[in-house]
Amino acid sequence: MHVTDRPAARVQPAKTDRSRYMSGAAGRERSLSQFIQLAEGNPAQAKEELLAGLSAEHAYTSPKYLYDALGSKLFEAICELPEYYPTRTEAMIFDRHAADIAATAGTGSTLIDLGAGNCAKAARLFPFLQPSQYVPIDISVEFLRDAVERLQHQFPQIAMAGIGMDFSSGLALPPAVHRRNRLFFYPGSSIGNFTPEQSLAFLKRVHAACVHDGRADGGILISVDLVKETEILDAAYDDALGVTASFNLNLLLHLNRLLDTDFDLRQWQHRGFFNAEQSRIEMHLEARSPQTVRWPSGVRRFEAGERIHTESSYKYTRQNFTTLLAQAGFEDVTVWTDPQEWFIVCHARAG
Ligand code: AVJ
Repeated sequence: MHVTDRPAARVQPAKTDRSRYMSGAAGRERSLSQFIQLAEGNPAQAKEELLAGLSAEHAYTSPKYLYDALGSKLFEAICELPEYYPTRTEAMIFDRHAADIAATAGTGSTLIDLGAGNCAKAARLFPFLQPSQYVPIDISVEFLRDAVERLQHQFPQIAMAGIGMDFSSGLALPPAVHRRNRLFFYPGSSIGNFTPEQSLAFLKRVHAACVHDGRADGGILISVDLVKETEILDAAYDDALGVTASFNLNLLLHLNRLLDTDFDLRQWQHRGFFNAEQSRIEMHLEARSPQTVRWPSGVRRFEAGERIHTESSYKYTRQNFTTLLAQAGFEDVTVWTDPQEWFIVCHARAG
């Protein structure tokens, strides 16, 4: 890649917290964390892409639009639901096997947290993984700031660099990220939002980002949700309380704000189900009645029962996911799972 292709980086010093200066330990406790925001995408272009998806014969939107401020809170609520097993199953695997995971992945790595958010999952592993540098990445550096500053004070021995970037399109990391012994952390079965083809391409980019001075070191620590009985999968994405339905419908509130569309939420209903042929959960919004949706530059007619595809969440078998890691160039795959084998956490070496 040409250096000039890289988005411009803006390096900012950590925000200072006045309360720390009043604690009597001024200076000594100054945060060492760095924050870097890489160029954000072009909002006009993003709107055009969204409108093109809404206007397509089979209307669709990217799942990233589910996560406005309210959507992010609704997702947190989903994680508390009895039907939504992935979050608590993964937490149980990390809890039970943290020492073994660290023995396999090694300590002292450059821990790169993809989609870090509140950094909580990685932070629970710090005492085991003991990274030399922690690099949380999220779409906006503002999502990271508070969590990173808190963590920096709890773990002053770990260098921290929060990065705002959209890593789904590329992994050109700024020079502040150490090259040695990178451990990419991609929990939550977030990779499920990519198609298997996109996942392979993404994992290849992660592998390439582990190469320096002509050789690969480090690896990846990644979780993925497994194929299981359809009833369990269906319930996890169409819960009795209707939180997932609200999460999905909230997309229309977000679109109304973003695009100035006039979606009437009462005319739409949530659909969430497992598509076994494609091995994926599909979420759709389905029109309850024939209707026209308008925005400043266009309209879209929806017949009753017509759908907008809002998310796919691919489910793997243990075998086909470890094969995918191998196809991407990773070696020595180690797998940890729960007693029911509903979910796996994998470590694989880059070289
Ligand atoms: C954040 C993509 C892992 O697919 O399980 C949860 C999102 N959507 N319920 C998932 C989600 C509906 C979640 N991921």
